[in-house]
Amino acid sequence: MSEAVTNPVPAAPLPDAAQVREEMLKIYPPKTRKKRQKQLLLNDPDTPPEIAANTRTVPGIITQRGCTYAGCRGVVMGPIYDLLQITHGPIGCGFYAWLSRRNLSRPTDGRPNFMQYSMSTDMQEDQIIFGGEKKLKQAILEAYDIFKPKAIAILSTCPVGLIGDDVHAVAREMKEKLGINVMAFSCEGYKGVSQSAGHHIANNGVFKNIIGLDDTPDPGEFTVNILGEYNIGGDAWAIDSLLQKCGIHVVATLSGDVNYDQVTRCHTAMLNMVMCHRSINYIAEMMEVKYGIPWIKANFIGAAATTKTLRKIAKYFDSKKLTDRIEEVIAAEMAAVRPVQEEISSRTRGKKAALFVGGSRAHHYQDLFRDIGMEIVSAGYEFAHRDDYEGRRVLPTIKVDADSRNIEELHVEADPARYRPRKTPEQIEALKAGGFTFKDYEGMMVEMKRNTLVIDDISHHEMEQLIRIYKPDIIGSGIKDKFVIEKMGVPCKQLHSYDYSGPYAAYEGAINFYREVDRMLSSKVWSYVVPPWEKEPQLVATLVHPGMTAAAKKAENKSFSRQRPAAEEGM
Ligand code: CFM
Repeated sequence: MSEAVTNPVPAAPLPDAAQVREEMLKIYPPKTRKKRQKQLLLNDPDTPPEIAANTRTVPGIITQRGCTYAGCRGVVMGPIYDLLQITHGPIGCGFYAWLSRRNLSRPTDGRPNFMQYSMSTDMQEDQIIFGGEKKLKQAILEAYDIFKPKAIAILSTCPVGLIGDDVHAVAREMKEKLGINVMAFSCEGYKGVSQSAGHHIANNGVFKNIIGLDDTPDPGEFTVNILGEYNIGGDAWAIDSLLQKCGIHVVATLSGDVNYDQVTRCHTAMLNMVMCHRSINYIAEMMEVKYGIPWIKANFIGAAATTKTLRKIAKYFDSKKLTDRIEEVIAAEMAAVRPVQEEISSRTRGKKAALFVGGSRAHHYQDLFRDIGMEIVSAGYEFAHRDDYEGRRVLPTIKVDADSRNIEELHVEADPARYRPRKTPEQIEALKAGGFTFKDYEGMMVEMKRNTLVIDDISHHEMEQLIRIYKPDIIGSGIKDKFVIEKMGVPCKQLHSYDYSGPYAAYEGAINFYREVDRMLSSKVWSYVVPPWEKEPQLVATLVHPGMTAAAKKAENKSFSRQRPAAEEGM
């Protein structure tokens, strides 16, 4: 760790964001430019400009996005650890669902942990040509014989939809035959423009097939579900233990270290708290309509954000006992957090961060950087929708395009027997009159500075320009660009798996994060990095057609030269 710098040199003014934007866009051919310029905006926190989000990535652009199957199988379904999940498709997709992330689980009461397995039907040419339903049934029977699970989920990959296997019919047949819950998800990778479509498909499936199967009430006095929390690096555990200290009981965390039974009875909770709005707002909405559980936006990433969220819970339950307890917990936790913040801010204040992550973290992690005085020079999501940028107020104005129409919208009604409003209309009015807001996600842009560059689905080219011009001190991003960023001499904090660190949620996690950022910013190693392209010869491709004239060859070779700087050549 470096020596403390008590008076850091005042930061130089940031380059003009409009020029940076132009620099990023100028390389693109007109059609691509026209599309990308709607996804690269200068922020206005008062009236966030309309961003073109949740649209197809231009082919050829190197995106950080994943596929629909990844969003369904890997993100939302994967962490339900004792739900046996079979990937129906070629083995590659199944392999990537095998413990490839850090959402941790600690099974209780002797339950099995299927997250340590990768189950797949391993489709071969035969099944692609003659159909894969038979092999899928065999796989389900085999898995049942070995593991005797409570429930089985079938997750479809691209070829399944292309050849037309009816996975839902197979699920119905197997459900009847085995007498357990068997459900299927048509989450083929191509179903949407990103993993976001997979979240929606998973939400629909969990809502239709699991939530509400067991009405046993939870014994807790103040009960909540945490929705959109995936226990990466133990975040859900940090949140759970904080809430326990306050006397709040989590019925289920969807989906982080959660078992099937917890999901079956999560409709008994008093409140739904939404962490990642992008991936799970559908379930929150549907549970409100069907069971009468209100939802609020929560954020346990960052100490200030955690305090705000805890106070919001206190307001909701409106119990003196709970409020006093929450205030005691906040005071005790902040007594540990403050000295670390102060010590670390002396080195990090004014340093610059940029964040390009998923559909919620690029927003939430801004709070953690701000806690230690850092500035966000640019941020964007990979696959979020307009409401995650501009706030839910724009929902009625979002155009539903053909890609979104692909995903089923469930028609939900109040359950005649189990709809139970958690608050009376008078209580709701009183809360609202006191400034309390339900379903209140305001999005990322209102919290970012004016004229900060907001970039949706950032490309590698734009990332390179961003680093070259802004010279951020750290970038929070993902594995697809991590090593490019580091080769350019900038530390990159991987915010999908945390690079096997964490937890970063709640107060305990905030301290971990401050220390990690401090360590990364203080390390000298980045200044020693010489990227390979600066010391090794460049690859030069030569394209030759038979019968080409010498002049044509020369012209062709020139246009295919990979010599840098390509951008300046107007490629
Ligand atoms: Fe929600 Fe996520 Fe995220 Fe996400 Fe993801 Fe993830 Fe993410 Mo990686 S559900 S949107 S699809 S918080 S896997 S646990 S880290 S991109 S910001």
